[in-house]
Amino acid sequence: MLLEGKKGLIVGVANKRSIAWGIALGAHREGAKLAFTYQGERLKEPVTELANSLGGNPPLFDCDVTNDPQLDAVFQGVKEACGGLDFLVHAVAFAKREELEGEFLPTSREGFRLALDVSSYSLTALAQRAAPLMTEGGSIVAMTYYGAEKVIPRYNVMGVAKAALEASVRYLAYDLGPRKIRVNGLSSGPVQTLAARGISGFTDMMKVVEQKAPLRRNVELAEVANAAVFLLSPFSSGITGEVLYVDCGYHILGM
Ligand code: 0WE
Repeated sequence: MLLEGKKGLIVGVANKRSIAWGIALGAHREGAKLAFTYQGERLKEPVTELANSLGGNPPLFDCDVTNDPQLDAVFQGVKEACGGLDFLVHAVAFAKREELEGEFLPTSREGFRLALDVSSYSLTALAQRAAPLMTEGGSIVAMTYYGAEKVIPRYNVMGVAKAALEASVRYLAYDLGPRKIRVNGLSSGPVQTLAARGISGFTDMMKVVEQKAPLRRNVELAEVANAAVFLLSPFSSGITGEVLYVDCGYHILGM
């Protein structure tokens, strides 16, 4: 029971395949009490159903991460429902589909702005509001990807957004360290999620990982979840500002 008595907010559940949902299951198994956000009315019912399957009717909040007044309401709600907060999981990203096809060069100003607002700035917006609730210290984990660091064809503006996210992890870790709040990135190998479904060539990418990664396979959602639980738990008490790779070793390769 790595997270016994801990309270956490999970941002980014869309369905049962979501990385956020995998992490929620891991955290629940380890004894955490969870609250969830969902993005808009369309996702209210599916996320409510998943959350309720954990028992104890977890608190749920409508949350578009680009909407500051709504973010204020989410954390007001978390404060009222849970008292404080021990951890936060950020598993949110969006770029326009056309920006994830072809080249990076034609990226539009609006596409760039949108991708970085939803996928990068949102971590800071959430951390600003979560930190005052983390009175006993805390742990923040943000999902990231290797395309932040090296060119992955077609990841394009999302790579730039994840680079900004990873830098944000370091600056937030520096600012929040004195309050005993840790901030880390978790860089997962490709996982078949709803987000991944919409990406052309995704299945071929998974085949490449299978052939080349040291472990000769793709990562499983449960493995990502277990690493997230570690980063959320006191077992990682000396780790902050770090990006932990859970990618079957793929990122160590030069060729
Ligand atoms: O971060 C991601 C993908 C996030 C994502 C997915 C979509 C699909 C549907 C962001 N925005 C959208 N917008 C949509 O309209 N990953 C790490 C998965 C991913 O996406 C890729 C990848 C990998 C890996 C896109 C191109 C190349 C590789």
